[in-house]
Amino acid sequence: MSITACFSLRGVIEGFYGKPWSQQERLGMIPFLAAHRYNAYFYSPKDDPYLREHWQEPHPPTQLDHFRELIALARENGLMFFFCLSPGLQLEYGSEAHFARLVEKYRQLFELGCRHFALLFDDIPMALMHPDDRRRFAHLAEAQVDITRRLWQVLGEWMEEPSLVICPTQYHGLGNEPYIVYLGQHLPKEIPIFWTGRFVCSPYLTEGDAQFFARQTGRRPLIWDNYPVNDLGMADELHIGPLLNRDPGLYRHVSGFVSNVMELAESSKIPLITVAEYLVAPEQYDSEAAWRRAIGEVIGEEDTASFLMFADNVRGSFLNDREAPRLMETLLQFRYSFLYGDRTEAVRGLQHFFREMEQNASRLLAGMRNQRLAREVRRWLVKYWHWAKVGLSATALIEEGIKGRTARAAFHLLGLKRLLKKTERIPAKVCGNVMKLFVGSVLQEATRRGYTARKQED
Ligand code: LOG
Repeated sequence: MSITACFSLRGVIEGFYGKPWSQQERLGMIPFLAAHRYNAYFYSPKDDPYLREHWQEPHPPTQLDHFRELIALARENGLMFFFCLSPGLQLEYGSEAHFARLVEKYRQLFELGCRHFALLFDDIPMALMHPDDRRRFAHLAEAQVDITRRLWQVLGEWMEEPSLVICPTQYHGLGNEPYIVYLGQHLPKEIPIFWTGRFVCSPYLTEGDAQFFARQTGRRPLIWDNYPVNDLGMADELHIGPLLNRDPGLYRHVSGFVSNVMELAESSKIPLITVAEYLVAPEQYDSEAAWRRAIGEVIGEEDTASFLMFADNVRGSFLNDREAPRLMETLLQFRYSFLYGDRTEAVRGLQHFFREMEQNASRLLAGMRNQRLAREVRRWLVKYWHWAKVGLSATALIEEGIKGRTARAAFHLLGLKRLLKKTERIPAKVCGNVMKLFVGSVLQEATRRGYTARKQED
């Protein structure tokens, strides 16, 4: 018998900027989510033109067929399928014609069996943009409350228990900002309000902050967690590390928890498994153990050890400022032994480490059982391989240096500089700043010793 999950609404939102998931990916994702005890999926890719940019246009027939298939599959799997519209870019809140279009869009999905809806007002101006709206409403919050209440009423005519969620325009902060307080005071209490925490990407989500938000808005927030999403400025980060820094008792003060995912569907599964463990039993959540289980499940046993070794170098994100911890520890130990112990031994140890790293990168690049994942993470693996090469080159330089072979050291110095430039041109973020700092100090020392000036001798 399975325990009751602590968070009552446990969801995933396809809410990123970038290429939306394919139908195939969604069909695979729904049973995966159900197997991990999620109970909600929010359809909201920012770049589906029919949701946002051209929200007034009806969905094409093939897309409707896809929705029908997804809604049915979600139902079979015990998942609520939320259809989310983002009309805020051109919406005239007071226009009857716009309201009619909005209702029509939701009705299309209702006809296909959808029973859960969301109205998203994120990433639009805080000001009313249409002159008519400015005449009619005092501010944006009033206009949004008005249209949401009207939509709520329509949904109430279609369903006994309508289900509607709102994403406010100011969706992060403390909850005491005048805009959100107004929304909280004037929206029906049954309508949950999305909140991403203090920030768009919140390093922490605490019980205290959620309680404060609830007091200010008159309802418990519905968490929209911007992890593992890696869109826009985060696109070069691979967010496959475990969920961190969400209070174990958060579930007592929120109405649910929804994770925004990466465009990389297969890779998203790794952090999503850790999120699921947190949502079901947050007080027992062990991020490291959950992460290992997640990697084991998504990668397959034969590649797990290799992949873990690589994945340790892509842990850096707004959740985690401990980048590449194993590499960092190795370099700290190397420095210590080099300065206070046996230099030759120290260099040999480092060489061994980078050789292993290079072999590991080559092995993973040559093929993994999970081919979809291999394709998604390839550019990070390539960068990882390059950093291994840089590490080997820097080690060779140090070795020649301590042997006093300055011409050879100079040769390696040139090679290292070339390799470093090439590596840094690859935008994928791997090893955080750890390798860069290490190589920086090696280069500084080599320059100080004047290796560049004497490259012809030996
Ligand atoms: C968007 C979201 C995007 C995320 C991360 C919300 C409520 N909206 O700043 O679609 O994926 O940030 O870039 C957002 O978070 N706006």
